[in-house]
Amino acid sequence: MTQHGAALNFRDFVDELLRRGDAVQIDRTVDPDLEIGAVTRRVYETRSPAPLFASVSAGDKGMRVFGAPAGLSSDEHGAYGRLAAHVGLPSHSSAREILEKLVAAMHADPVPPQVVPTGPCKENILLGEDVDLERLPVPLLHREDGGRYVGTYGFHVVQSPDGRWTSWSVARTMLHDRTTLVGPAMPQQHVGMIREMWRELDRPTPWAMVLGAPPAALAAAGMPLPMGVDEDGYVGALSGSGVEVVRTETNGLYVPANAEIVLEGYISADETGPEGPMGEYHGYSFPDGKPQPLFHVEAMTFRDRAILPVCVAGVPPEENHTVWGTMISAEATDLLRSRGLPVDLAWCSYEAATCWMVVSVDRERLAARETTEEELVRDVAEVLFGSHAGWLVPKVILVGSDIDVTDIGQVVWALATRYRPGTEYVFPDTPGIPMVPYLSAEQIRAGHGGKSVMSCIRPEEFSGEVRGGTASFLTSYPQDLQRSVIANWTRYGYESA
Ligand SMILES: Cc1cc2nc3c(=O)[nH]c(=O)nc-3n(C[C@H](O)[C@H](O)[C@H](O)COP(=O)(O)O)c2cc1C
Ligand SMILES: [Mn+2]
Repeated sequence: MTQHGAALNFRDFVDELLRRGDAVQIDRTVDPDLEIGAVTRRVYETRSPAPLFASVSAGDKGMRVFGAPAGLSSDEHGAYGRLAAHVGLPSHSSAREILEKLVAAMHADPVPPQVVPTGPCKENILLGEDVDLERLPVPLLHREDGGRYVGTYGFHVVQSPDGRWTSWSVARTMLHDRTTLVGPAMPQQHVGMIREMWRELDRPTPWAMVLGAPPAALAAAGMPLPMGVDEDGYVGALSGSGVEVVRTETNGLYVPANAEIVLEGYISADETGPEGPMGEYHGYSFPDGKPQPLFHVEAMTFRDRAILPVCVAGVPPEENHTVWGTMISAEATDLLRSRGLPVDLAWCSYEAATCWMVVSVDRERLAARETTEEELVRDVAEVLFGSHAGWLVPKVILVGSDIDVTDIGQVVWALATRYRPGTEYVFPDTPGIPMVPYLSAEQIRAGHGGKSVMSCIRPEEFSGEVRGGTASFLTSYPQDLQRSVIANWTRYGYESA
């Protein structure tokens, strides 16, 4: 027996999407050399159903690839349907509903994983000499890429040497050779922090990578929960039951029992190899690769007819926006609210490629606070930029809570009509993720800069006044007229309400 349901079982997730028409099985044999990448890219950009590539001309016969696991969908399927399925919500859930569920789970007691003796991920076990990563259908995703990526939608499992902190985190890994991967483990990210703890003991880091993980686990592994917090307990709180995990074959770590593919081994303390370039989340591919740590694989276990999920990073929307951006938004919303700031919602607009976050400020609570723009900006920057989540966010835009921050049209309107030239507060010394595309070489070396807070809150809003009401369907007509117009919509000759 293994646990079921789309949020806690990747195979069930794929089946559910196929059933509801938001995934399609492609039986025609595809080439992992760019073809899988090209199809998946076009799927994101046209909001088409996710492709399940059932026949791939590399890797073991029968191995499959699943693209765009959290791409946006056409409205018919609910735009956020695939993301909603990750967290156990119905397909027509709104962005706000998904965020509120993620925030609520942060306040629930963690539900630790349940150890089970075995599971589907042990259907095939390759040890030692038999390990061969070429048995997986490893794709070349963009022609600019420096190699083929195994892990674009999987997570690392590592544990602090004292065993008190287990970290699950998403980061990319590229094929180095038959038994080795190479990829970033930035010191500010938890996988890098834990690797440092092992390096201090002069030891390699015991490590596993999980591919085709329970979708709720993948989402949590892409979430900047604070240092020391176990993502596995958060997944349990989010999904209502502890994730079933099994012991690895070789290194004593625990991995989700129904995962499609598990790689086990260690992160080298000192060896590096060339990694990248790769088409990235901000939508660019910069020319140079960089040396990154090596991940040695000593065992691989996988389900029969295993499915390798892939994210083909690039211009939005892909999973760096829909998953990473949403998880950052949930963490930031909770942080800002729980520090007592008058914050309604924080949202990384997918269209902004996780390079900005829009924060709506409750107008009544703002007025009651008797604060100035400078003070509000300083408070938001202090809370956010001082946090693990805020390190990832370069720009913050503040708007009044009449703006639905999850609607990019409203955000653009607010920027155009409320941003007063000059009201951008720049934080040159604040540390931030060095991958932001507009950073100078000097800022990248220094690890700070490029961060700002833009205020689109009009001066009078600080004292509770609103000059100029909004002219729109919702604000310019009596409610009974709005209701009657909607009720009569098809009678006017329109197709559907
Ligand atoms: C599809 C996807 C790909 C990602 N790729 C990377 C990556 O290559 N490197 C990285 O540092 N973070 C990457 N992230 C973001 C991290 O997973 C995220 O910041 C998370 O909070 C890291 O875990 P940690 O907070 O436990 O360190 C990615 C996230 C997603 C959803
Ligand atoms: Mn973490």
